[in-house]
Amino acid sequence: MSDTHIHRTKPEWKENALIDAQTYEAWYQESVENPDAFWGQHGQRIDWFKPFTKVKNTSFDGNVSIKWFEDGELNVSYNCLDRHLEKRGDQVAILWEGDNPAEDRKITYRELHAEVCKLANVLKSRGVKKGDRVTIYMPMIPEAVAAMLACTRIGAVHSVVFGGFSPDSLAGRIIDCKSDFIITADQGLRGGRAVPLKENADKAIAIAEKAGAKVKNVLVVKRTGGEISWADGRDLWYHDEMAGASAECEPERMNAEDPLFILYTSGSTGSPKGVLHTTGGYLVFASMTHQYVFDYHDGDIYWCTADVGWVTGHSYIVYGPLANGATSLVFEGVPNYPDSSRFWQIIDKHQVNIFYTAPTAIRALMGAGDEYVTKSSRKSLRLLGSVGEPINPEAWEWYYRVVGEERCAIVDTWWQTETGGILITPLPGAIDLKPGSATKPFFGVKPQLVDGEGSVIEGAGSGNLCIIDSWPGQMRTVYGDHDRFVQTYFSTYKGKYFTGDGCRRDEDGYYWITGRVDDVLNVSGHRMGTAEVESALVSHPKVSEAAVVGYPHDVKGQGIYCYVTLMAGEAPSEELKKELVAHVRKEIGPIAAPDKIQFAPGLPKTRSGKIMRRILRKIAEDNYTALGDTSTLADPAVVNDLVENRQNRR
Ligand code: 6R9
Repeated sequence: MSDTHIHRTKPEWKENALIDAQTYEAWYQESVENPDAFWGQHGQRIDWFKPFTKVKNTSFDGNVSIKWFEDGELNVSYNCLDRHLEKRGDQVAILWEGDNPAEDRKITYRELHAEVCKLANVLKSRGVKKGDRVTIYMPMIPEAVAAMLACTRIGAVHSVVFGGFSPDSLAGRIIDCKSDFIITADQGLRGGRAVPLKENADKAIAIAEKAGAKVKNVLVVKRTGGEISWADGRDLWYHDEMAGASAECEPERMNAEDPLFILYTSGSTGSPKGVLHTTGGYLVFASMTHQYVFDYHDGDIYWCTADVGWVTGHSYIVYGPLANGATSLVFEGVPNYPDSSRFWQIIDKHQVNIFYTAPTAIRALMGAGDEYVTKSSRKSLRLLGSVGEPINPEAWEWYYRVVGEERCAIVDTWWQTETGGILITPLPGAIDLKPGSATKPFFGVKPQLVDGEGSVIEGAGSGNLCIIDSWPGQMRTVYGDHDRFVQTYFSTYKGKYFTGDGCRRDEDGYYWITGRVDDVLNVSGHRMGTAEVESALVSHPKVSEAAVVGYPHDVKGQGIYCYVTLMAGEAPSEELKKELVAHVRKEIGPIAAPDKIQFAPGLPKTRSGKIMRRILRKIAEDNYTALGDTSTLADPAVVNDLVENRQNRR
């Protein structure tokens, strides 16, 4: 990249910054050369009931074992609440903005502490114990944050399931982690429309119980007052249970390596994996990255637009900010309701200083027109962030110029559900920016690029992105399936964590993430396995076979392109396409709705029967002049048919 693409660190960004360029270099060197000393020191940023004496005990070889601060004891809710009470009990912890612009709430640290203690007592009184799994299926309301923290208070392990997932997806997650307690709401509210959460939960429980699961209780927050059905004895109203609960609850002493939460995420094969994070290392890493990446200063108003159903919501709405005593804005709604100025209106209304969102939202709002932005002030903004997928330079420049008025640095933060926190990112006072690059590794992170054969690429070049040593926020295992953990992440390149992403490193040592190199799609920043969409499609009685690939999409980043072979005797039709789209929405959820469906009498396969996705991707991308070698196909003629009937309008 030439210098013209560099945005040099502005003097204003350096002035008050927590980390300058020299500090970044010095700390980074120490963090990778002497991780025990470095993390031993930074591990002190949180409060320990029993201090750790060991820091790092990790191995990426053989059976893979990752332990940080292993003899320390702590409690996450204590760190996010109790320890702030003396100094900032009356400071707002959760600044809630409703879907309806007329609704908002301010919850102080003292109030949140009381709510969490009461809810923890409710859970205990209903038999939830340390180590039990609690499923949280909630809208973006303060009670969702309270539910997460209440679990951590008593040592229960939460599994938050995004409210946009279908009953089937929810059921799969309840079954996998054997969760018998669910916290939900009657309905959610998004863009003026009700989301039937309780109804979905009822359906999910019926599916799970057919498979042998048993759900003891469903705790229901009344959000809209909409009509719902009720199972006496099983279902409990949140407000009823809370009314009699005590606001005092001793935080459970947890070992640093006790499980904190499970979060399901898509991979290239099989059903979503339960990513397991543990207590001590995760909290150190989430809070430290939150402070330094967002250059967070006491008193800043901080807003991350993610949903708590994703890892970004866990680390950068809840745990990182609250561990740091921040004011964290929680938004119930969507960027374009009531209109496309909503984000900027909220920024002005609450005087937001730090704003963290996703490229898909930036591109959608860019498409809506500058007037929506420029009619707001945004003078409070100091820093902008991006996460979820590669940000194209055009969107980056628009975000920088129009939203931030060239006053705000942009931190393009690369990380994953598995990494627990941000791994590659600029630090705003220390690292010059290049639009489209996540720039440099965070402290303690050792990236490496390797080629298909596993040879290490030195200096400038492209390859598959691995991380060669552990950091405290790393996932510890796949819940209930450690072999799958080792297989998925440490077997492609022995002794290295393989991220699944492709990446380029330029002459300045900057990292440019190019996207997934496996069969994982990234649709509007949501991760989805092509295998999951395929299995949803083939579960339809008229479908015999399906192959799913991604293709470039202006707003979503990637769209979902499905090749579908019908059962003998079934006729292709526009009606059937609609039926299949509806079927996938029902099976997985609206985020997985196919963008394009092409009926294919045959799929390109090797003689051994393997579907050649490379060819399907090229056709979906409209790039059929570059199909490459098709001579190894069992039946090369199917390719001609696919090209002729390419589905390009819907
Ligand atoms: C935090 C989160 C992880 C995948 C990851 C990569 C993509 C995330 C990115 C990015 C380029 C960034 N990704 N941030 N790609 N630049 N700044 O999104 O977690 O849902 O697990 O997705 O998202 O492909 O592998 P998750």
